[in-house]
Amino acid sequence: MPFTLPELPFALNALEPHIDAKTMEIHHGKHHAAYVSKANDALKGTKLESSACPWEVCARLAELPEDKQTAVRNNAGGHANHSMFWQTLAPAGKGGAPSAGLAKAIDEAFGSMDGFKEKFANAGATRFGSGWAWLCVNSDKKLCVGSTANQDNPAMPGQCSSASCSCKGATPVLGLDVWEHAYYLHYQNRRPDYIAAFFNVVNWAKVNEYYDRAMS
Ligand code: MN3
Repeated sequence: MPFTLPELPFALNALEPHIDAKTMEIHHGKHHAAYVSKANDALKGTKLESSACPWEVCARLAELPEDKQTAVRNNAGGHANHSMFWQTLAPAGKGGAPSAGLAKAIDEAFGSMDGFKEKFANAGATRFGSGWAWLCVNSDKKLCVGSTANQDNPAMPGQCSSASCSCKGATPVLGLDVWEHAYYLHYQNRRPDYIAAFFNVVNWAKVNEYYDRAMS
């Protein structure tokens, strides 16, 4: 079995009051765990069954038998996205700040940090149904914001739906889960409030790492 459920890098209640412990318990222990086991089931017997990297599996979906592709896309996608998501969260006040390089790139792409937050929040709020909002480094090594449906991610070629630039082949450096399972217990229908609260628990130290890797 290629994939295992990673441990959370913080306690279940560490993100309160912005993300509550019960949501974290179910989100990680039930939803993410289900993506892992279903991805393992779907990959069984395929050429990618020994790949330990869900991002690689997502990028190579087309190499799988057609009848496996949807299940792998949804579940390896879910595993990739959630594994990254947990890493980019930290208790309020503990996540540091964007590096000088990332801060400069944010200013260049969005005018300011507030401009970035507004665009990212809008991408998450306007994603109809379930999906993710993303901050990515595109193929021109510029930052872009977009969103994807379901458990798709920008590493699946052409899946980032940024209106203002092409995120095709983009590398995500920050993602936000806007599925109802990510917020409904605490925020009910108030997705924009959840998105606003998310900015309090971003682990910028980790986003800086992802940004540096994407730029290198
Ligand atoms: Mn989720």
